[in-house]
Amino acid sequence: MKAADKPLRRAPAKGSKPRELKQERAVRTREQVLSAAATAFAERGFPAVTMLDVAELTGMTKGAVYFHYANKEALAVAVAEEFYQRLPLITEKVRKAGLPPVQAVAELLHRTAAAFRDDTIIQAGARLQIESSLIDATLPRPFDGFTESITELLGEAKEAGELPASCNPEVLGRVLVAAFFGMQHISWRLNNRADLTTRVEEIIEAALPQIKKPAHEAS
Ligand code: LUB
Repeated sequence: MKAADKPLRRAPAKGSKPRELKQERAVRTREQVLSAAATAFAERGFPAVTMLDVAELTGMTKGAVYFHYANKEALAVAVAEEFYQRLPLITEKVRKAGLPPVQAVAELLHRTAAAFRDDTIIQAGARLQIESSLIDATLPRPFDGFTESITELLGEAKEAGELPASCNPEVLGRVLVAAFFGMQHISWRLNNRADLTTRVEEIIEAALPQIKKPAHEAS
């Protein structure tokens, strides 16, 4: 029978697990592989990691890893894509909190810093972006999404009269993203991210001086 004539679904062999269970397990396995790859990329960088390293981290065979991802480049792309799934979720959560816009920008920066400190996918995604010239695949375009989220909130802040008339939300958005990007990189290299959330407070205070500090912190 020609390949095109093959039925799409085969009846499960006697004694085999129902399709849904197998699919759930496959999804879980794929997530485990992605998470192991993120750990390896975050800690050692794309060039140093092999598919065998990823397999060993998961306790699976190399074949099992290759079943889910064709090569190391595919893993890098998948980790980077997951990074850009997670960043907007932070914005979504902050928006749901319904804070005044300037406060929301501060909260977004703060939570993003905590995510860079705690989330391996995010750490790996950021590292892969700076290593992108060493990766023979197209990664998602960096910075645009985050810049847009911040600029949008700053635009709302301006409309609400929370920012000085001279403040251009697009310019301040770019400045904040550049500052954040540099800050998280420096914190990683110099302090293994231990000071990430304190350093982000400095950015917030310097760039958004109109934010009222809690009374006990005001000097
Ligand atoms: C974020 C990185 C690292 C920006 O693409 C991106 O949005 C980002 C990629 O290099 O940090 C967060 C300010």
